[in-house]
Amino acid sequence: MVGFFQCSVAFLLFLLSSSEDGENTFNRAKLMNIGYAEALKEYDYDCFVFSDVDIIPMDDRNTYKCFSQPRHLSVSMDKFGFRLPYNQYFGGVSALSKEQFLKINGFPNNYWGWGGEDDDIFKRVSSRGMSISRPDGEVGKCRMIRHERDILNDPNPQRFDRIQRTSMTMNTDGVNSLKYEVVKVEKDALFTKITVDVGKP
Ligand code: NGS
Repeated sequence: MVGFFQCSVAFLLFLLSSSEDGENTFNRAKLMNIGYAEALKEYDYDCFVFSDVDIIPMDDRNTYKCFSQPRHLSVSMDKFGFRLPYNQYFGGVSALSKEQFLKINGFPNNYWGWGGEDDDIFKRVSSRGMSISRPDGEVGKCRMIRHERDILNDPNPQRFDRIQRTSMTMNTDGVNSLKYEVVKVEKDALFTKITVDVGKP
């Protein structure tokens, strides 16, 4: 499993599915927690932008920064006909300040495979009394790069049960219980590529 990040004022995380050297089940939310933890080893960032690697913003007014509430940036994606697939959708690209991220104990570590982790994050945010900030549908337009289905990322059959229990599990499952191993760190001029072992379900 591989994560990229790139720094500017805010911190950008690009997630990749398992590469040829990855042999574990994909875990998107845990990988984002790892990006947060690794970024803080470099600098005391106070804003984090979490982006799937395949999403490209189409409008440069869609500012990749933090707001007074957690921000959902990919609000009108081509694959959903340039609209939200459902009101609570929080997948794709989001931005949270360090304070907002810590208020929800980061993201869940135990969503292995496809689906549900973004809904869990939405529930974390609302259960802590925060709301989602969004650009309008025109500014929030994004394209998704077409690609083959990710390997080792089958739908997670446990996702519906887990989402039901978010408010009970979020205090103990999150950035405060994060465990992983760094395999390789490659520093480029414009980004750092970190390969990590996320463990197994
Ligand atoms: C929902 C998933 C989300 C996912 C969204 C869009 O059904 O994790 O579809 O998926 N929730 C559950 O499965 C509980 S997408 O069309 O991008 O593949 O983000």
